[in-house]
Amino acid sequence: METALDTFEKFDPQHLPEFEPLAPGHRACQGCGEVLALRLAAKALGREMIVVSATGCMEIISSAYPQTAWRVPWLHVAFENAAAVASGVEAALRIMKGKGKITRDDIPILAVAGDGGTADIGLQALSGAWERGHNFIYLCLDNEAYMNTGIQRSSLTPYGAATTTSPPGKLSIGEGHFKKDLPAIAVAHKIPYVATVNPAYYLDLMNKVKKAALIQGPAYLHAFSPCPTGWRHEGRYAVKIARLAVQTRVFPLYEVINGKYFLNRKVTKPKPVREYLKLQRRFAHLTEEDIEIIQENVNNEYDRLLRLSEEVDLETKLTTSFQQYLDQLKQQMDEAYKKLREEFQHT
Ligand SMILES: Cc1ncc(C[n+]2csc(CCOP(=O)(O)OP(=O)(O)O)c2C)c(N)n1
Ligand code: SF4
Repeated sequence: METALDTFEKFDPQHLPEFEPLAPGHRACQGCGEVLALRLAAKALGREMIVVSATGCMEIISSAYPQTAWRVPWLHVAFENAAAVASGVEAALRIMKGKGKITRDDIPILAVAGDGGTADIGLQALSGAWERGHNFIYLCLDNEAYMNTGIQRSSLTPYGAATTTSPPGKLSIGEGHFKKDLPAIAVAHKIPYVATVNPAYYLDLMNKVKKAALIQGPAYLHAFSPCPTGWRHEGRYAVKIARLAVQTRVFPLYEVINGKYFLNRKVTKPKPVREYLKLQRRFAHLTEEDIEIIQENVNNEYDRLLRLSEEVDLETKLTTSFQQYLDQLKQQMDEAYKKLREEFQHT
């Protein structure tokens, strides 16, 4: 059966949409990678959409009453319930369509929250929405801490990072846990679309948002979001750091479509993780041994992803070669039949 993804048309980089649902003039810090990811995601969806935004940096910087940077319908919701409210919006649109009050059923709903709002306090609402199968896009803007309330650690803060609640010292390396694997938690809910995105790879990001809008059912996008304020790096390095995260394999770009993993960018010659860490003062206290531990974890996680996506490659290869075999067989049979018919006509 043909799905929306079979006829998917990528954005043409020469003709990107001009409309900016998130207008310039918001109050994000200089060089904020989070607002860049959000702006690109919104641009991919266009004028006709509804945004549901949990408390967090992106709400604070875009909606200081009586002003707003949003040019589309936008709801501010509590820290914990972006997914619950987006579920309600989706159900309301469905019912209005059923009653004939609206005709369209393709209005995208974009729920947005930070890593704190997603991985910690909003996780139950999100899990419920995924279980019920609501048709909306959830975008986690992962700046790896609770930034707008003062850089407290979250369950997505990386191992070794200094935050105000994970300060390094004689007895502490800083954050002592590795990041919770939220895309894997999304995949475990068996939702149709999960992907990682990064504002340094803007076309990949916009195309994944476009795909997420086409797919019926829940879609989860996990956005790498550099934060100069919390990561203690110069604003001008946000995109460089975002790119380094992919080049060092710290943040691989992949999609999981109906449970199948596709590694979008295979990094065959990775740069050492040290290069990514050294531009950020939140990692300045780490020793060579600490960096080695992080490097080892990055290697293991990447190998795991590679294995998962290679299973898909192998399956594709097998089905492709089987298909080729069937095609050849059909061609041989057609030829034999043609020959038989010709011989029969001559007798
Ligand atoms: C139930 C509840 N607890 C705490 C807060 C205070 N609070 C508001 S935003 C926030 C942190 C948001 O962090 P995150 O979701 O990671 O977004 P960021 O600001 O980093 O983009 C906190 C703790 C709140 N609003 N509601
Ligand atoms: S604190 Fe970080 S995420 Fe928040 S607006 Fe500033 S740079 Fe962006």
